[in-house]
Amino acid sequence: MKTNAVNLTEKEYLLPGNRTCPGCSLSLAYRHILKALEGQVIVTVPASCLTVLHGMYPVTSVDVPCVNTPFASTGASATGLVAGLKALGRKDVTVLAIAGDGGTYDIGIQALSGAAERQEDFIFVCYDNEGYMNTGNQRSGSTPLGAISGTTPMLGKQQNQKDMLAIMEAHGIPYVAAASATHPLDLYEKVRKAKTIKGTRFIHVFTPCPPGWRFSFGDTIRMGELAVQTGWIVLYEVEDGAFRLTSASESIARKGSLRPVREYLMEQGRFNNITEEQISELQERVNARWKRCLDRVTNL
Ligand SMILES: Cc1ncc(C[n+]2csc(CCOP(=O)(O)OP(=O)(O)O)c2C)c(N)n1
Ligand code: SF4
Repeated sequence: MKTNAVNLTEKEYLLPGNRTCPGCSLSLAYRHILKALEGQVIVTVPASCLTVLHGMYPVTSVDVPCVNTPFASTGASATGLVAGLKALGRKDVTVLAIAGDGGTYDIGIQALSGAAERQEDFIFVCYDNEGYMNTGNQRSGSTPLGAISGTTPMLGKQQNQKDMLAIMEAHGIPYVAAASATHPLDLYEKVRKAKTIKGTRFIHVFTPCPPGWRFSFGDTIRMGELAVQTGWIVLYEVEDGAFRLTSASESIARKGSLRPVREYLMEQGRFNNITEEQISELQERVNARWKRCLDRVTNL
């Protein structure tokens, strides 16, 4: 049965009131991820906006157990939790490792890659706000070409994003998915599916960030929708090698076409200094990825 607002898990595990910025899509994503796991979860999280969301002892905004792990160690920490649960004979609890793009693409990549290569049995979610946002928006391996950040303040970043989804798929893990906080039912379904699969499962969640990307707090959902409509991100899943487009990306492939990526870029102050050449380069990258997706899709 397709998930809709009525058949979502009712119980909330992200409690009202947390310390994220107004309009933060991470809250929205995390709310649906925890609902999908129905509380049967141990979370491990490195320093990030998510630790800010969790709160500082003795208060917290979440109703699930959580380990705060050193920045580089999320994959190793999850490995240890899985081993501990196995020793206790607990098959009912999912280990969820969840880190920002800095904690995944850059500093956390070796522990994650090692765990994936060993086929450790956990879900790793990378929520991607395309920068080290908690410490003031330094550029990461996921910050796009042309984007102004704390460490690329004038010209914007001069390199393209690392393709973390392709890197994780190359590990031969059983489930890789691309989701967006702004498409929560699609995200929810992907986490529900990941929960039923054994081995390392990787879910990338696009999380628009109003202060870091410089758009107004009320435009978060619109920014995620534009990202999908322009092909800046593609919603898909790869299960045992079979590639499926999902949600709005599937609809565009069936009966539509992508909008120009310029429409997405021009909505965000971080791209104020982007050049025409960079816009063309980004458009070409988007076109090439969309073609690769259409070439391998199995559900159209
Ligand atoms: C080893 C180490 N280096 C640096 C820091 C400082 N630090 C804390 S959070 C953070 C940014 C995390 O960025 P990301 O993983 O992208 O998550 P986000 O803040 O964007 O949610 C940094 C650099 C740290 N806690 N530990
Ligand atoms: S900086 Fe961005 S990701 Fe972090 S809490 Fe604020 S809106 Fe959310």
